[in-house]
Amino acid sequence: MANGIRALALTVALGLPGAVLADGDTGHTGHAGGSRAIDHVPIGVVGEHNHGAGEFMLSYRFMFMSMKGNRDGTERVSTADVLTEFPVSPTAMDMEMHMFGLMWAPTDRLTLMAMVPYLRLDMDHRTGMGGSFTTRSDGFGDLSLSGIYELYGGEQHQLLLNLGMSGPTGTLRAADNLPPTMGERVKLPYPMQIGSGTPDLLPGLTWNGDFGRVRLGTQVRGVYRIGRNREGYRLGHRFAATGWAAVELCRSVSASLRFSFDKWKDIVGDDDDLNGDTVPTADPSLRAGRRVDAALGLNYLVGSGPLKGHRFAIEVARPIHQILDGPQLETDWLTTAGWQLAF
Ligand SMILES: [Cu+2]
Repeated sequence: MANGIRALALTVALGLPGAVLADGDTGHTGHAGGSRAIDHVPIGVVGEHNHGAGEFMLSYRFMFMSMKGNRDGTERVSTADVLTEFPVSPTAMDMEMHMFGLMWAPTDRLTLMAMVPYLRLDMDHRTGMGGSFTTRSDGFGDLSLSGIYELYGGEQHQLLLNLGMSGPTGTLRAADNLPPTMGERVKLPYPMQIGSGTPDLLPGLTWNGDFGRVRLGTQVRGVYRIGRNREGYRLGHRFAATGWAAVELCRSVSASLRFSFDKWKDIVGDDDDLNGDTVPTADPSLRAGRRVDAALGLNYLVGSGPLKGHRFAIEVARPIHQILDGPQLETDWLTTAGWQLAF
């Protein structure tokens, strides 16, 4: 142990970058990882850290998004109002996402990341005739591969460039039995589909600031979709910016407050199998929106025992502002819970 401390002290004194830490510390390089809970940013943020050469990380995130009621612009719209324009109105949607991730660093400056989501979607509807029904879809979504490159890594500040691409592995033909069509299996509208169907570019930039027991960070990222998918449309591009502040409560627990801004555009083109006159979710020009969320997070990094080094985290977000090109379902809650292990 004393040797370990001496080696660590020597490492620090010499300022060797990415040197192996003593006593099984599964640290990241830079400021984004290590043996304290505060070294990890809120679990809802992805691709915000890199690793030391040769290090791996496995992660699992469970995300749950609850949507209830429609909105047009900033105003709420009742189901009855939607039903004056469309024969069917969505009333609620639950989105469950299981996200599996693998990271590996070939060098101290470059970390590679692969992620694949498994999605489960549920949407409730009401019809103008007074009926109601639910549609469901599930499956593996689009696989993404990214590189996280450290542009700058100093004592206090770190700047990372994210560049990724996601492939069209998720289905665009999710279907379910619909009561309004006499129980026939029908292709589901755009928000119930699992994949984008296009190659999507995923650029981003992350800043991490280390102020001892307080950490700050920001990330901007985009989803830029290329071409059209096989069904004849492409989903709208997306832009997201987020900023967070985290404080160390003790070595193994940290808490965070985060704000995020999301903006997404309408669908370009359309799927011939969908009829935008029947339900707003099938209208490609009623998909755009903007949203600001506030999120509270908690990190727990196990400091000893058989689970030493495992990180468990949760973040709960609630929109504080949203403008939707509607009628469109509004978001009410977002929860992300996750587990990570670096080795
Ligand atoms: Cu990692």
